[in-house]
Amino acid sequence: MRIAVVAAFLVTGAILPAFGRADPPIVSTSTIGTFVPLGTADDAGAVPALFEKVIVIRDFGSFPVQGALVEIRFGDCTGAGEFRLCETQTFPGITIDCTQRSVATTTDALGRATFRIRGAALNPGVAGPGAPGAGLGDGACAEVIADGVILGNLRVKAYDQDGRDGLTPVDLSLFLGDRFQSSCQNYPRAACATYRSRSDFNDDGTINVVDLSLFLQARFSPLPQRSCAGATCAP
Ligand SMILES: [Ca+2]
Ligand SMILES: [Ca+2]
Repeated sequence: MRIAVVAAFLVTGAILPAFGRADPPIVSTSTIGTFVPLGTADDAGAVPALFEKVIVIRDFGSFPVQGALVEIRFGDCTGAGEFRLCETQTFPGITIDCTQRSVATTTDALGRATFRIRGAALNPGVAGPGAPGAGLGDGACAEVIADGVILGNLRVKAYDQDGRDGLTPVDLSLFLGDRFQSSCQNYPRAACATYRSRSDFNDDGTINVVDLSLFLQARFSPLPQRSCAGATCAP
């Protein structure tokens, strides 16, 4: 009888909380950063480390939360904005829900959720003198949620600027449009109405040679770098 009770106790998980995480994610102790890049992959589906985004989830006591489900929701980025997610994500451990336009993974023992997300911008190109092609500007459109707790928002970057043919001189040309047609080449984002966050790859508020260097690193990551292997999620 005693054995049966103990077995039932174990099966129902009644004593499991003693061994698992107990506290929910906390905004003030977790680290989400300010931006998330969308990247490309090689023919084998490997997504370069340059496109990695790590979010660290901690509890009230600043202890890492293991096994938390961390989602990045791109709803406004794709609905009202210029970004697109690939329907097929190839980085290990991440899942995609095109209905929610969200990508998710679970945290490791150190509370880290590691993403390398495949996607693109649809940069329409230079619309006219002095203004880069339309886009979200400075909007932090992506929302980070861990175990149902909203942790904050991120700006989105995209190296594949036209969503096709991988990374090519066309993408470089579109990036340069954002770089040189913007009126804030050397000023922080707040001073510039034509700032396009998609091309500010290090999110320092200025689109300059540092971002160009990052683009070239991506461009010449193990070749060739491909766009989505299949369709994109509907905006
Ligand atoms: Ca492209
Ligand atoms: Ca920058």
